[in-house]
Amino acid sequence: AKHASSESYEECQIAADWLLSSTDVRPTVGIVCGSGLGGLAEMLKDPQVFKYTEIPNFPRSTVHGHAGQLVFGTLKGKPCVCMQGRFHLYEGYPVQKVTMPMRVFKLMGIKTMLLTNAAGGLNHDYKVGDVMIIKDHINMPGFAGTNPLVGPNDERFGIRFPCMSDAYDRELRQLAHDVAAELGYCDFVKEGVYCVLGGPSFETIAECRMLHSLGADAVGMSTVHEVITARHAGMRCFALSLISNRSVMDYDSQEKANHEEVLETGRLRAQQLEKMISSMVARLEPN
Ligand code: 6GU
Repeated sequence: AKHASSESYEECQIAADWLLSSTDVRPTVGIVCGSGLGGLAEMLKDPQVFKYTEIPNFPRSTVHGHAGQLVFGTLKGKPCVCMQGRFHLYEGYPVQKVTMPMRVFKLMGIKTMLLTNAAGGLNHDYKVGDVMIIKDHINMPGFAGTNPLVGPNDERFGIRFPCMSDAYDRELRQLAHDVAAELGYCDFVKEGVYCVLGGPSFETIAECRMLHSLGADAVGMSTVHEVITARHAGMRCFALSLISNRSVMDYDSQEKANHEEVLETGRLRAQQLEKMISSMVARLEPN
């Protein structure tokens, strides 16, 4: 059942066709809202909303702080579709289900994916509220075989062995830096490496130290699987992490990672993060 179910080409096509026949928006930009960052979706003009539960073959979101709907509309005049709430490994979905919406986006005509998440800061220079432009990732579950492309490859989506050294589009990262400079955000906008773990438990102190020594600047539970699937299908990707808490790195610390802090930091920085994304969308070439 793992390989030929709701994430097959045909099942994704059914979802895409249903959506395209239910809305007159023809989006070329896809946006994924991270924990506490669902406000991004509320920036869309003339929104047309579809709950995941009503979309054929779509998985359902269960986590608190995620709305669980697709929002179609325009952002700075550009047609967009926004995932308000995403799917996570820790909810128990097979990784192919987690990333199925990327394939639906591809079949709807999306060219560019902008993804956001909340993450723990491992880099000692990072502060709570910093925004990290993701320049690369470490797919830790992938080392153990949890990669969304495992299984027979459907060439209609992409090739068997896709390159990941260009996963986070250089031009989009430059655009993000330009936009951050213009908005006066340089003080809190960083660029670094995001490491994904399966969750849902947060990292131990030893795990944080290990990840940091391996070159990770931030750690979270999402985005990487979606990016792998999107890149496989040839979509350009850009991703931002909101540093919602600093990972606990020493045994004297009394700090504890918790989901409330993640959501709270989202509220703190949400508007600036939204401004960055909308300013980027305004300048995207229609390709
Ligand atoms: Cl500290 N760890 C993980 N794995 N995910 C997070 C996080 C930490 N903070 C927000 N998301």
